[in-house]
Amino acid sequence: MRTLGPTLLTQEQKDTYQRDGAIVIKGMFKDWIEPLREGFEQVLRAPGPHGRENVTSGAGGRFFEDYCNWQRIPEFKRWIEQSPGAAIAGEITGSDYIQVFHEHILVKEPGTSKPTPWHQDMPYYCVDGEKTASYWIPLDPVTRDNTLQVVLGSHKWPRLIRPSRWSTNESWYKDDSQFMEMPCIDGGEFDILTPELELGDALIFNFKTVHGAPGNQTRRRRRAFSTRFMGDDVRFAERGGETSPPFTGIGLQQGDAMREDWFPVVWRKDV
Ligand SMILES: O=C(O)CCC(=O)C(=O)O
Repeated sequence: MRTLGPTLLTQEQKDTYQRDGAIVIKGMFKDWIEPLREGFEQVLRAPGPHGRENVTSGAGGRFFEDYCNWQRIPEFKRWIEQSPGAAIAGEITGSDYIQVFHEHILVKEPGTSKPTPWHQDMPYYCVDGEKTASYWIPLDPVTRDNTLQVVLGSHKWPRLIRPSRWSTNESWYKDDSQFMEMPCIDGGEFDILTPELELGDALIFNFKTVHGAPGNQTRRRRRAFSTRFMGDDVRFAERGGETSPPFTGIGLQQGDAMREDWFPVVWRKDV
């Protein structure tokens, strides 16, 4: 576990994250690209039980994702435990400690028309809280044509957005009454960040920040590695159905702290 040495971020970066629910960090993770690519290919060769294709047959391209493999992929485990990622998550969320929730890989092969629909991650998750940080680290350079986009300030919207299945657009849960519908994001009303990212850059966003991405009509693959970190106010949330990831058998009740044997503390603030 890493503790925080000298601060890694400026006050302005921390304030931006609190205000916008997202921030780009440039060049911090260059040395991690090759190991993460190696880990990524290991998952593609041998996906886990959650591996999922999001392009229906005949639609062209491939949009594959998988998650919760970090315990079996040494490169992912090393990134989570030894990179500055968790410390930065601690700093920008203002948390005393950080637990790892899970990691996630996503690949859009060239010629994939399927966009990633606008969504928040939180309503799919079995947690609630304000101090959250998801990394999106491209393992291929991305342009404005195939990058992840975020709606700035959407982490402060009053209710969570109704989650749905990306392949069919059906509702994720049977009972949707606690959620609100996604407003029309592309109508020009919202402030959208569309970052061009080089290798070593990361987009970090709150679990409640609305985000989405176009397909990948470039000639290059678009691989992205993500890690979801939880701060000290994050608690278990019962959503009334199987969440994503499911974490079957977690054995927690509404409001419980997240168990450290499943979600280890990977960073603590120096006292
Ligand atoms: O890479 C993508 O297209 C989507 C990523 C995403 O939704 C996420 O990391 O939460």
